[in-house]
Amino acid sequence: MADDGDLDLRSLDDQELVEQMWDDLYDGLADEITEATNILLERGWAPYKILTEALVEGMRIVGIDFRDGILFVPEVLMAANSMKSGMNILRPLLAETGAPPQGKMVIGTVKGDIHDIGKNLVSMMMEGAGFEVIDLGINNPVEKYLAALEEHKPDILGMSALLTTTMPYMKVVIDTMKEQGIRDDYKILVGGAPLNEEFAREIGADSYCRDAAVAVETAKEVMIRKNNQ
Ligand code: B1M
Repeated sequence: MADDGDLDLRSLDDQELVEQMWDDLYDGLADEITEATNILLERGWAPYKILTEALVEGMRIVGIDFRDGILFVPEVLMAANSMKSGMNILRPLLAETGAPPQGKMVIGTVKGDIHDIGKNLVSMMMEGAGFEVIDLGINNPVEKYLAALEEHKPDILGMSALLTTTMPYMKVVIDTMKEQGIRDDYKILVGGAPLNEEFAREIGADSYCRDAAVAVETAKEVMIRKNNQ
C-alpha cells in the first residue's frame, strides 16, 4: 500500500483522495481517515456518499485480504478503528436530516460475535431516517434482547451477525420470543454479510436486510403498515 508519510491530502483530487482513503483504511491510519473525511465534506460530498464510496468500499478491500490470509486480526482491527473515526464524523450529520419521527428499534449483534461496524452503520442510517435506535452493542445473549424489548417496547428488533457460526443464534432469540408468546409483538429484521433471504425465512425473521439502506426502507415499510392497521 502507498507510503503516505508526508502526503498532503488536500493536494489530491476527489478520486485520488478516495483511493488514498482505501489505502489509509487498509493501513489503519485513523488520523488520515479523519482528515480525508473532513476534506470530502468541505468539498460538498454528501455524508452517505463518503460512507459508501470511501469507507465501506475501503473495508470491502480489507475483507478480501483478510479472507486470503494477507491481513490478520490486529491489522483488521486497526482498519476497523480507522473506519470508525470516519463514521464518528458522519454520524451526527446523518442523524441531522430533519426526517420526521418514525418508530423505535432495538438492535444488537448476537452472542459470540463482536463485529459491529455494519450494525453501527444501520443504526446511523436509521437515526438519520427518524428512528429512535437503542443499540445493545455486541455479543448479546437472548436475555439481553428480551430485557431491552421489555424495557423499550420498540416496533422493530434488529439483529446482526457476521459469522456463519453465530448467525444461528438469531433463531435462538426468535424461538425464545415464540416460547414467551411475544414474537408477533415485534417485526424482526436481520442482517449481516453471511445471511440471505432464505436464512431469514428459515429462522422465522420478518425480513433480511442486505445493507443499511435496505434496512431503512424495510423499517419504513413496517411503520407504514403498522400505522395503517
Ligand atoms: Co471478522 N470476519 N473475524 N473481524 N471480519 C469476517 C466477517 C470474515 C467474512 C472475514 C473473511 O474471512 N473474509 C470472516 C467470517 C467467515 C465466516 O464466518 N464464514 C471473519 C472472521 C473469520 C473473524 C474471526 C473469527 C477471525 C479470527 O479471530 N481468526 C474473528 C471473530 C471475532 C468474533 O466476532 N467472535 C473476527 C474478528 C474481526 C475483527 C475484530 C478484527 C474486525 C471487527 C471489528 C469491528 O467490527 N469492530 C473484523 C472485520 C472488520 C471483518 C471484515 C473484514 C469486515 C466486516 C465489516 O465491518 N464490514 C469481514 C469481512 C467481510 O465482511 N467481507 C470479516 C463492513 C460493514 C459495513 O459491512 O458488516 O456486512 P457488514 O454490514 C452491512 C450489511 O451486512 C448489513 O448492513 C451493513 C451496512 O450496509 N447489516 C445489517 C449488517 N448487520 C445488519 C443488521 C441489520 C440490517 C442490516 O439489522 C436490521
